[in-house]
Amino acid sequence: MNIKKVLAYQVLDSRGRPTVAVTLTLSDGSIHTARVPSGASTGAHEAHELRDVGTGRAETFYGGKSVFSAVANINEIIAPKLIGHSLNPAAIDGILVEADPTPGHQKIGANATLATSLAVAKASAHVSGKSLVRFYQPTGPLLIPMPMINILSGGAHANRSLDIQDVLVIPHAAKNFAEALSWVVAIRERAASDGKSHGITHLVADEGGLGLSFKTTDDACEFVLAQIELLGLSGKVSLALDIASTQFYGDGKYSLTTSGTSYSSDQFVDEMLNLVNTYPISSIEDPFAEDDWAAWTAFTKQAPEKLQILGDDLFTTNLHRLERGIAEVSANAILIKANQNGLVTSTHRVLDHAHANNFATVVSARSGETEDSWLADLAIGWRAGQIKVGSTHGSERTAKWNRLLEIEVSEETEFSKPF
Ligand code: 2PG
Ligand code: MG
Repeated sequence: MNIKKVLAYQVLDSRGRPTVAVTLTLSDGSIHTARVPSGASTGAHEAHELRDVGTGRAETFYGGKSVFSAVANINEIIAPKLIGHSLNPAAIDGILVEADPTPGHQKIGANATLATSLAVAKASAHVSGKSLVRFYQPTGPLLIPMPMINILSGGAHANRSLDIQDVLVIPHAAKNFAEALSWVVAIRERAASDGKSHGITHLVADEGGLGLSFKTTDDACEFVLAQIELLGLSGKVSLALDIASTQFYGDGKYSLTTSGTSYSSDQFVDEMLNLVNTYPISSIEDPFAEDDWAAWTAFTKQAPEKLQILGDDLFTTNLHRLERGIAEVSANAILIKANQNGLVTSTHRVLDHAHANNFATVVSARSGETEDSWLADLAIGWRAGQIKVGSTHGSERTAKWNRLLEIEVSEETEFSKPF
């Protein structure tokens, strides 16, 4: 089976911003579409997301955020190389690298390469007569990932109503994914109404989380823990934090605006240790800035053994940065985001390398998402063990949760228990 047609075009993501879609038509007439997500708290070392600002192609009403250059790169540069080619994801990702060998796909754009790469993965699953999840794991029980789900949002996702980006929950004692999700929906509902009765006005943030204002991270943790306790779920649901600290790091200082405090790197290591030793926190993401490697190592040495120390902006789904993190014992887990990397096969390679070195993996959505649900198939098919999609609100989020629910009832599965 060959590729007959490659068509790229601009669509919208969940923030109403343009993103890239690709539709492949195969020689059997079947059609396969993929759309790429986009981040807000992006790491400096992520693959390059090509937007039109400064390219002469910018669409006025999208304020430079249009992606016509990335779309044109697919239709004019990539498509002619793929038409007539057989479906082989590794070979086609190789063609994409040849077309733009710059690190991070600077020329063509990682949004262009990823959209194409994902459409090829979906089409390849079709050619092999399988779902995307079974394309990656053809036989045996599937591993449904443990979710970490956003309750409170701050940082770049919620107008900085809280300095840190997310307070999430991990329903670690749930018997299956369906039960896990029901617990989190209840926590979120309680948090929304409790916030109201305390006169705290909230906005719904980019990932559907509650943008409640709290002066300190401690206050935010205590608020969510109170909801967990009132539902009788203490000890069954733990916290996860995405500190996203690169966002408030500068000139060697971590500066928190809501409490008006500023910390040196060493002081912030102590501050983060204090936090994880005070509350039932199972996972902490980006406690330190993306290039503050020494702080990461110092923290990992002193942190509780069971704590998951998760690198997002630190690793940016990049093999070389992961290798450095393994060598320097900077963390013990990596967030996996396909659009930080730019290709499906090399994203998969980063995940496998993490597993081979006893790092946990959390496959993650972005704050700007689409209705596509491929993320759920990749998380299960690659046996990631954990997934992060944002909150339980918004169809771009529920598309992934609902796909996990579908797979849980229709396949032989086991529920991952990383905590
Ligand atoms: C993160 C993600 C998702 P963004 O920081 O982990 O929550 O945010 O997509 O904005 O980088
Ligand atoms: Mg993050």
